[in-house]
Amino acid sequence: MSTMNGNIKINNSVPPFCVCLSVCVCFVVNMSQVQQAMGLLIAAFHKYSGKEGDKLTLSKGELKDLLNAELGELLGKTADQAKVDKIFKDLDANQDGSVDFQEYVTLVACLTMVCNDFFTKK
Ligand SMILES: [Ca+2]
Repeated sequence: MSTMNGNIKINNSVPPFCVCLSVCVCFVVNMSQVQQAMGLLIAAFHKYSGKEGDKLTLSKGELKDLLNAELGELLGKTADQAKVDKIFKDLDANQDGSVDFQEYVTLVACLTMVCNDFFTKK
């Protein structure tokens, strides 16, 4: 939406990110719990990856925001830049300076395995 000569003009083009989120929300409403979890993982990634730079990858700042907001209870909230640098380096498997969806899913899968081990430990 923009203002030109005092008149409000609505931009009808919908950013691809919004389409993706709409698909994810629709996905979540109509699907099984596992499929809902998949949709939520996708939506959570894009909530942060779309903030700056490449919309399809996480920068170090975006990763830090995601870790603190979404995984802070598991990993502990951190303002420690050295800790963020270490996690980022470990996740960036292809060393291209960003964390893509596959690298993010690897983190989530590993954390899920740790949680499963915790809950099934005898
Ligand atoms: Ca990468």
